[in-house]
Amino acid sequence: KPSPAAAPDRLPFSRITDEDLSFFRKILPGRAITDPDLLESSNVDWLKSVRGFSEVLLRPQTTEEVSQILKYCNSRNLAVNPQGGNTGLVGGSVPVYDEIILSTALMNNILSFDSISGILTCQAGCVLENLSLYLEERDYIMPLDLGAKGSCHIGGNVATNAGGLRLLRYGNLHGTVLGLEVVLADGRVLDCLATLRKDNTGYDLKQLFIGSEGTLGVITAVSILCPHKPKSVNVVFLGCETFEQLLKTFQLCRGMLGEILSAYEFLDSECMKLLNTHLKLPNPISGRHCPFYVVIETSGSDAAHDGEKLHNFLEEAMMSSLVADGTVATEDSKIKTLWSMRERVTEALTHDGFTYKYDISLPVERIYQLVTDMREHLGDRAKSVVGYGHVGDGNLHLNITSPAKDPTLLAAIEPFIYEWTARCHGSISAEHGLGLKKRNYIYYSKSSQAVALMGDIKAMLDPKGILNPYKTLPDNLK
Ligand code: FAD
Ligand code: S2G
Ligand code: ZN
Repeated sequence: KPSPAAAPDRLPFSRITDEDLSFFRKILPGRAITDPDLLESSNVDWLKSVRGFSEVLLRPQTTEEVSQILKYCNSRNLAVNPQGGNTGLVGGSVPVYDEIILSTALMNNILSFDSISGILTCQAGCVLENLSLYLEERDYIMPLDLGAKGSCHIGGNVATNAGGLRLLRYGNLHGTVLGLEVVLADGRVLDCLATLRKDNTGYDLKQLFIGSEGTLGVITAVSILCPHKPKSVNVVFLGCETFEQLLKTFQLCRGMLGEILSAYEFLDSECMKLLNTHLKLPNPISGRHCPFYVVIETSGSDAAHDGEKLHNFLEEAMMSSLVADGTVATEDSKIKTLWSMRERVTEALTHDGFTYKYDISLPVERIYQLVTDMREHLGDRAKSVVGYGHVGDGNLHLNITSPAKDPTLLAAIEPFIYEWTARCHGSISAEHGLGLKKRNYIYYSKSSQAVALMGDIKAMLDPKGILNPYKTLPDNLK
């Protein structure tokens, strides 16, 4: 099995020269940043767990500028780290050494929106929350939503094939993204920016770039199919005594709420403790301590119809004692409060110490077994072991905290967690990607034949390997 994700040796890329800097300053006047203070935040990831040493941050505004940058870097054998909102969690968004950071922050224009089809076309640097606000004014919503919406870019979402809180209802980006414009390593612009729902003319090339984490090309524009804004939204926060009851409640949900079910998320009591302690967020089910909590959202077009279905579901769930207690929200501010109990677990974890993060796909009935096995396996070596995530997607977020970075704890966690996942034929990275941290564990979820073919595709599209080196693919491929 592969070696741990240690920092690999620097590959023989060129180093930046003054000549390079004057080229960048010529094509990007005032937008080729070399001030170390300004570079700092772009060199460190959101978790403050990995740090690069880039000496230049480039902020193009157009596809043409991105093309000129890559053409030049490819000819000079200069490595490039594409960066969106820098909210990635696997060390993919910041350099390992002195790679040039190519930021999409200034590529934030909406190019078109068709209010009949709901198809939005925009530049890659649009912040997800800004797109949501733009669409909601026009009676539409984005098909994805995640806790990082205030900072992440749609280009980064596509590059990581981000899942999030709405995947259960609207599917993933491989289905909702209709077209991409991508600049390849040699500066060629691949225009696959279609706005058709159906187009079966040859290979669907855009799919290659969805989830490619900046290693195959720089996404410069996205066209995406957006759903109508639901007229009626309800959020329910329920407490369950056992995970079996939580799963049975999920089944009951699917049966009784059917097409209006838009999210089914969970967090365990350990998460609730972190929210109470670190963020002072009270348990919405006042005075009720439960081993598990569930956030259920319905999104429909008729409040009376939805309210009746929800009432019948809740009655059945309580009657069959699947659910210990709960609370319902129909108006915006309370809906936001209930959602923040799920969305802010990540933030609460950052206050609990050093966090080892695992984002695992498993058969849905197994997802909490991994948490209880891990707790037993670690004993008192860890400070907290928490489980939360997207039940409907079979996606567990298992996070382990300790007062400080602890190599013996890490050695107890890995490869235990990866072997456990592989035995269930799960994925060692459900939605966050592999980046730097997880790339050497790819073989726990992909055959060596598949990984070899990924290497061939990478070699074809980026022969010099300048795009996000040290990321996604394992180092023994190099
Ligand atoms: P960055 O972090 O800047 O980059 C991520 C990767 O994409 C890097 O490899 C980078 O090189 C590449 N990249 C960025 N932009 C481009 C581009 N234009 N072209 C090519 N490559 C590019 N993720 C989920 O899937 N689901 C969640 O529910 C979720 N919740 C989160 C909650 C919080 C609080 C935080 C901090 C993160 C969460 N994430 C989640 C992880 C992260 O937000 C996503 O991976 C997000 O899609 C990253 O977008 P970004 O713009 O920040 O990309
Ligand atoms: C979520 C966020 C990142 C993490 O909250 O759904 O994807 O693992 C996660 O805390
Ligand atoms: Zn998630």
